[in-house]
Amino acid sequence: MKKVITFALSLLAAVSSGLAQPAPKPYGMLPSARQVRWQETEMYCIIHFSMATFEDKEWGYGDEPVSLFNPAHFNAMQIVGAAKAGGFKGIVVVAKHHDGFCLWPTKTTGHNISNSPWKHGKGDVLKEYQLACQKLGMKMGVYCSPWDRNNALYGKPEYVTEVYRKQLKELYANYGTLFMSWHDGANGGDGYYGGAREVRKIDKGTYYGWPQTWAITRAMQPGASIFGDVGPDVRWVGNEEGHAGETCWETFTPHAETGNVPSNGNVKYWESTNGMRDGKFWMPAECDVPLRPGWFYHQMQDGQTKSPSALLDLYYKSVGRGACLDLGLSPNKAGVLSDEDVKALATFGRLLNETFKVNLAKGAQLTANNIRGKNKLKYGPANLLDDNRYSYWATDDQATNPVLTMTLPRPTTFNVIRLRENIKLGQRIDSVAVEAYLNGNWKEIAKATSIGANRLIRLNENVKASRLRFKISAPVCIALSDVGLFKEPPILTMPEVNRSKEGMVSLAAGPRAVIHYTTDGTEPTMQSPIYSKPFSFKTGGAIKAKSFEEGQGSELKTTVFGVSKTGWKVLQMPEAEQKAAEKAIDDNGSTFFVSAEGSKECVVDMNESHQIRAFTYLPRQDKQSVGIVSKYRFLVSDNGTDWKQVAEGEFSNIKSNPVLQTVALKVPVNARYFKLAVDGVVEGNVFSIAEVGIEQ
Ligand code: FUL
Repeated sequence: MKKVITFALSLLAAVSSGLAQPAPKPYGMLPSARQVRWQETEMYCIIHFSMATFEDKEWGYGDEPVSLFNPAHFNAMQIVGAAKAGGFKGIVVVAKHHDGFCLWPTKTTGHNISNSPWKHGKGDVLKEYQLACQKLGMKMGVYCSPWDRNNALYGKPEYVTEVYRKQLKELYANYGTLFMSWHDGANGGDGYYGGAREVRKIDKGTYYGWPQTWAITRAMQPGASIFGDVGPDVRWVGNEEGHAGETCWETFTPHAETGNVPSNGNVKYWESTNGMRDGKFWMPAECDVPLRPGWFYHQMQDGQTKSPSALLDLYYKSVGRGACLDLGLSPNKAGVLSDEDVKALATFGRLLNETFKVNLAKGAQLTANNIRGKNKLKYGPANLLDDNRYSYWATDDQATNPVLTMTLPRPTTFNVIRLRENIKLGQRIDSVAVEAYLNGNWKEIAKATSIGANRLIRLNENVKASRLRFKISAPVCIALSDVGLFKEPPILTMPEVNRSKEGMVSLAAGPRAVIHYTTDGTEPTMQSPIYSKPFSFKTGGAIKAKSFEEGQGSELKTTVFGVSKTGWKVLQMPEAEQKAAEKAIDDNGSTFFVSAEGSKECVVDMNESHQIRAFTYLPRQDKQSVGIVSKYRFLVSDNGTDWKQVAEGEFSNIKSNPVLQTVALKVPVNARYFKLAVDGVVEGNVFSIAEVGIEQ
């Protein structure tokens, strides 16, 4: 009974002192309700599928015939479904790109889908996305390019009032509740412009009258966050590589690159990557990056879809730095995402889910050296482990460097730490240091600056501990809302193996992976040498490597190198081609040399005499066939003048399967020079070489 009374009294004391203790005063700029919702979205996909898809371009000129748009199998459910499987919560539809073609039946221009043959002019891509989003519980936003290379009025005030704003109004009126209105910063330049085919420049600061345009967005779609170089709700992060700065503040003050008026396309965008502590506006960053090299689909980029582990890396560098990730998807000409894209998204989604489904800190005891007004219920650290993103641990006004101690019920292994502030009270924390109690000592295991809406710290090694300490530093009292520990599963990607022209080999894999390798042809085990730094491998041979994590090994990666090409030269004629020809011997299989028309041979000076047992030819790896050698002769020389033919033949099936070709000589020879004479190519009147080399 006594205990009950004491408890009741202390509860009463806590509650009353809490009442006496008001919530922390908001600090600096604050997010609007719509920005808070945008922040919670974390990941969405921007979808580029329009005229440029059919033209195999990144930017259409604006003169494309509407008849080009006719996908045989457009399937919004497949596209939105793949995004959802990847863990994305919404899509932004590119409704009009710079070519001016409108994917919905607009009244503002004839350059729209109703004049295309697709669905006999009755189709509406936007509607199909809207329905798919509704069915799949995804949010939808729109991108309508202000720059319009088709429209005759572009550059005149009427374009803004009679075309662009009306297009936005149609999009805002007819496709349900939108979560974003995305305004691109590419503005003005050459284009078709109704047949004028000229360059049109506009004053980026004033032409579009953004404040009036945004007023339309606010009136018709009050929940939509507006994206642009100048926000006003969300800023471009300043690169299209998908990452925010290691320090990335939610607040920002856009500065004009030229003149005085910062506007879309006229901002010192590089300042955006880190944002600004105490910026004048709450304007968090969006990190946009395409899943493939380009924003639109190009067949020649098949095979270059980002891997799930690359996407995971981007996730930590965007969402994990308080920004949102906007991943570009590019349906192909048929109107669907290709299989490799769908698979990459699904695997990425699975990795995310496996990592974040259990917060290993749940069940821990949290103690703080300061609790605001001693009110544990309202401001105590237990709030860090509930599922409410806005309940928080706060300190007294003067307690700006508090320490939180976490005691886990048992030693726990983790490799990701998550921290979040209650951003409704502003971004308050400057930095945090995390310590773990290991072997009887406190050891710093991580540090971070800007926390904001979300900070993920990915550790380079697994940590097993049962006690942690978080030392926080802020200019004011804090309002931390979330702490989490997670265990990312082993990311068993095969190591990447590269050799520089100087003959140094480097291996790379996931952040916690240990790479074991061999050079004697045997399969590496956990007993094989561990890779620690680049090593010289000039003579060539096979490198076999595997990455290991937690006792599990990746698939085997075998890379065969010929003799190192250090000091080699291509004696290509004409001389103007010499530099381009270097690509044939740069030990980089993804670059390639294309000869001049009619050229028939490639001569290489190896700088010294080598024994040659075989020669190798790697065809271009960009899925194109022009210049791929199908018939060859191989000649050697000691002086570069007198030649001896030592092999002749054809590379059968090289068109369908353009892999490394190795041709063993009947008898090994010694020579300083060799010549690949081209007697036939798969296509065209040139020859192309990604790499040519020898084996000893
Ligand atoms: C850029 C545009 O110019 C690209 O074509 C693409 O739409 C990208 C998302 O924004 O600024």
